[in-house]
Amino acid sequence: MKKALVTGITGQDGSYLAELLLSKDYQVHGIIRRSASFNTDRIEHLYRDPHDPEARLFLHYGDLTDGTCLRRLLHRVQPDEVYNLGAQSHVKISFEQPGYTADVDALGTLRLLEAVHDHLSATGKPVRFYQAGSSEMFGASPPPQTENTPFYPRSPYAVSKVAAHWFGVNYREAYGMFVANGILFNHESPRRGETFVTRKITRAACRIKEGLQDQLFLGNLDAKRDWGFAGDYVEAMWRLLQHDTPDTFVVATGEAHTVREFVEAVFEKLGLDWKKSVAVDKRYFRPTEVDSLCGDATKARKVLGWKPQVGFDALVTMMVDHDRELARQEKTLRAAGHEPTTRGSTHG
Ligand code: NAP
Ligand code: G4F
Repeated sequence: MKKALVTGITGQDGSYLAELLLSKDYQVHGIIRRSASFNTDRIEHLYRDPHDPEARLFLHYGDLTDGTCLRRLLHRVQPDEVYNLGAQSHVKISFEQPGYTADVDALGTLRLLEAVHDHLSATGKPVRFYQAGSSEMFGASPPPQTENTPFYPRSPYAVSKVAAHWFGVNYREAYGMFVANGILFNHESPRRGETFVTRKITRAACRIKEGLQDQLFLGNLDAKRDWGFAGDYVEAMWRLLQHDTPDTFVVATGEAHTVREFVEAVFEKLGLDWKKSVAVDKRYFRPTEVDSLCGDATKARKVLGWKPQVGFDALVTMMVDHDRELARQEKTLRAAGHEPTTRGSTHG
């Protein structure tokens, strides 16, 4: 049985990746942060009591800012594969917390690579490492972006991801480590964090439809993104680590839409006129924006045989259906006199 160690398992991608690996009979070890409130909602359905002989998902407390615990966990778990998905992943928030973002996203990656390198030297046991790179690294470089497009990062998040990317490449070249670098374009799902633009839109539109909210405030509607489905993208991560040699791959759909087009598609699906409910609020603008991302994933298609299964319309439908159901449940609870907390739609 193969063993995988996953940072960021409580996030959107971590939860889909854990599902995929469990379906492939891996033993999965996830690193979770201690939090005053529960942060394991996305993986609750996968979790079993560790005393259960059938349990194959194990959770360990840890943090990318704590190199000692990363070393200890590598030693304890002895993984075959490490997926480094943990990150402060919100671009706008990285302007407010640049130091923390760099510590987790850039130095955290370095700490984990160092721990894997030492583990390799001590045990001789090969470990394959996946680094979660981002299309944000291309930033101001115009589309279509490929593996050969120069990086031009436009936020502390993107600069940190560029550093993490090059740490990975350097450990591959310097020590012969198996470090595979994914450069993934935006990918979404019903499990997407509520302050990323797609989920912010689908949640708000569904709440407007159910009469729970009147308005939605957004930032730059002209930005273009290449949006895919997170479930398809974790399959690509896994394929990167099954390939014979460690390499860098762009993972994208090759189709881009503006934020305005995403809004239009969502409101149209709900039979609503978006212009009556959506207003622009400059607080959601970024000091430096990434205007246009559209990836060319020809290499992943040819070498890994990967291609996305879920297109733009199907993604919008999936997210709207999910959030409509949540809004209906909220309405029912409110009608029965309960006051459910509605989380954070005004942030991010
Ligand atoms: P996400 O939903 O924001 O999840 C981030 C995960 O990282 C969470 O599990 C979070 O834990 C964890 N984390 C945050 N700070 C940490 C720390 N100091 N130590 C350890 N773990 C920490 O992000 P995602 O969308 O799943 O993305 C996964 C990875 O891919 C990230 O590295 C992201 O930057 C990158 N990426 C994402 C996309 C995309 O479109 N989704 C595209 C390209 C690259 P908590 O649950 O406790 O907060
Ligand atoms: O949904 P977003 O916050 O995603 P962004 O900045 O593209 O970053 C995401 O994708 C990256 C891959 O390219 C990941 F690396 C990163 O971790 C994250 O998952 O914003 C998308 C676009 C931006 O241009 C933003 O300015 O939507 C625009 N936008 C307009 N109004 C808004 C809003 N974004 C947010 N979050 N909130 C708004 O109200």
